[in-house]
Amino acid sequence: MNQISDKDIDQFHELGYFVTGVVFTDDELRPMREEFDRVYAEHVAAAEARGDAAEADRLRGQRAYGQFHTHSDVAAAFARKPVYMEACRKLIGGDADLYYNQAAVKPPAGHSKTFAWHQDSGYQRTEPLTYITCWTAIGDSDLDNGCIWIIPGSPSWGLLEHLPEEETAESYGGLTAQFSDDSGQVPVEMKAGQVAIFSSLMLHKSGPNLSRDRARYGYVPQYHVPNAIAADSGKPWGDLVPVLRDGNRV
Ligand SMILES: O=C(O)CCC(=O)C(=O)O
Repeated sequence: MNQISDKDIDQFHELGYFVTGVVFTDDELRPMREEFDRVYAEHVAAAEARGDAAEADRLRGQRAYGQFHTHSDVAAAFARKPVYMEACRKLIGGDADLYYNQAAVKPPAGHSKTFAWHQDSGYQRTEPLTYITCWTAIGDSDLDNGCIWIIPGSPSWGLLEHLPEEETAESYGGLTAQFSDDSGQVPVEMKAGQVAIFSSLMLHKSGPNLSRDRARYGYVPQYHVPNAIAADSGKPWGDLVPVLRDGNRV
């Protein structure tokens, strides 16, 4: 059953993104939330067991766990869900690899920060350049708990310069895209089970989690052509996990 329409694909080519309807049931989402909680709790507990209270506190507000398929078999299976495979077939082709995947949680209660404007391609230039990001709301994601924001159409601006910024009390450190006009920005509020699918050239950021007790759970798998390489080193780059060959899930 198709979960992505021709209209969605047209919008992707015009504006660089589309948002699906609710494509996951709560029975599919709950095990992912439990995995997020487990991985976060295990890392915090390990730091506490080492007597490192400062690190335990930092880990409570950890922005993300990357290569999440290596932390969780549930996530490894989730990254092959039909909506992602359909997106790969329609936007990449019959052969695709999982390029990177993260559990991106914004914990509530004082641990949350903003994440600055960037393009995913700004973190590592690859060849070929563009790939797709599937930002998935594992729970409701809204203005109150730190949803992502995008600038529709910004992929047509090409790859922008990115400069490093230090982490502060309000903002996670990282690479920040250098541009001046963010007047076209829109929040992407999603119900649990929706997916925002966008180009790796899409300018996006996320706000702070202002809620008292609602963690923001995002699962962010990205897909690329097989054997993508880092443009600077020429070496294979990313998770390099085959998920689709000849149009079939592997
Ligand atoms: O989930 C977020 O808050 C932003 C994550 C993001 O944009 C990224 O990791 O590229």
